[in-house]
Amino acid sequence: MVIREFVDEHNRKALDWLNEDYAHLGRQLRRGGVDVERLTERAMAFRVAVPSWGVGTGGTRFARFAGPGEPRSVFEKLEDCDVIHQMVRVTPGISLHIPWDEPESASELKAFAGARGLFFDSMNSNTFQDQPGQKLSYKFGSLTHADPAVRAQAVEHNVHCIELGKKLGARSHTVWIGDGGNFPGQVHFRRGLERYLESLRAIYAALPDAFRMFIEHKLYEPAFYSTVLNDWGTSYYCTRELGPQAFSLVDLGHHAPNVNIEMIVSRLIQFGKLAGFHFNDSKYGDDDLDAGSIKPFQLFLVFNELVDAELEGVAGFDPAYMLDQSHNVTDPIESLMTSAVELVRAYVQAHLVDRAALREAQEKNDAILALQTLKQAFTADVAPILAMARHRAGGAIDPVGAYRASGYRRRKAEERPAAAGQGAGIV
Ligand code: RM4
Ligand code: MN
Ligand code: MN
Repeated sequence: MVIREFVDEHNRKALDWLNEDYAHLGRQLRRGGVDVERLTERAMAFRVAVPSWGVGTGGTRFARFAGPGEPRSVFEKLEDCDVIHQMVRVTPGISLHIPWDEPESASELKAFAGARGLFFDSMNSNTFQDQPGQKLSYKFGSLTHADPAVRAQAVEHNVHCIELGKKLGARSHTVWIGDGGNFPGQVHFRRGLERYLESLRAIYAALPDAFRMFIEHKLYEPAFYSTVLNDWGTSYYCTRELGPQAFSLVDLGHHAPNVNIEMIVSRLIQFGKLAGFHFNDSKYGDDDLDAGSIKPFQLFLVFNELVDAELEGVAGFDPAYMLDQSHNVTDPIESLMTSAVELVRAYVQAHLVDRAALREAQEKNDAILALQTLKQAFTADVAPILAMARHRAGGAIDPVGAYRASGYRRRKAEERPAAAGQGAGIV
């Protein structure tokens, strides 16, 4: 049986209950003047890209415990992405990481994705690792390395990613570097940033007109004392310096604990420089846990800012949504499906916010009512809307249930015997 048939069979069993729950929720929402159909439309319109590197099992610097049936090539990764999209119907976009996903033939890869209704969203460069046969090492940095020859090599790799992205029909290029220092004094802060900008200008010059460039800040790791692009302010400064095609990307895990990320999002929207997101969740650092698993209220508050800007029609507001997670102990397909669903949940809940009431509460300094207005939306159980949206789009009412019933992983475990080696894993 193909995936589609498992979805249909599973949906048949769940549909009566779903119809009942959906009708009940529709009546409940109508009392507050909300049209459930409008929310279902929003849920169906939501899109988030899946990271190719997320379908393999991740690891920590201590160990990586391989999962059964892991994809061994970019084509096998796309097969897994296809399953995710068939189940949740909001993930047709794929983010590639180069050289991990370097194809022998770009046109073959593009056709393979296209045949499955998938496309390539953002390209990601990798100058935080040395590759076999690489001439110069990135041990002490890449785009900001003291040696101009290393910087040139890293620039060239990014330009290659853009060229490949053009052939694949991608829309943006994301640059994250591990550059920084592990000890005070190791890196000259101002010189490091100057070199960063110089390298980024060279990469920017290679962008085709329709391409956007996203730069991703991160406060620490792998550099444990200082990083060159450490925070959103520095990122914003750099995107301003670079030009109109450069934007600041927010990876939720790349901030210090307790930082008000939704406010950073709002600032970047206001300044016209929000690239979009790498969604994940964290408790302590760049934990790369599943979106919505640790701080669902924060996720909701981020979407509250996004939906507010969407509804207001803020000029130039066009964020790219991507997941960036490391699945160390779960089946990556289950984690990615669940995370995509959590994002749609936050998006729909943010659409439930009574914005006129919130505005009035704000104008009248009514703090309790303002909070209640947000909490009312956040605590609403919109699960029937999400399930109905998936069902109408041809996806699964219960993605994890249908996926497990399909036996996909079991089959892949037979078809894809584990590749040798069990090292630590970055992602
Ligand atoms: C980094 C960052 C990048 C990702 C790498 C693998 O922490 O989040 O986006 O490409 O990990
Ligand atoms: Mn990221
Ligand atoms: Mn990260």
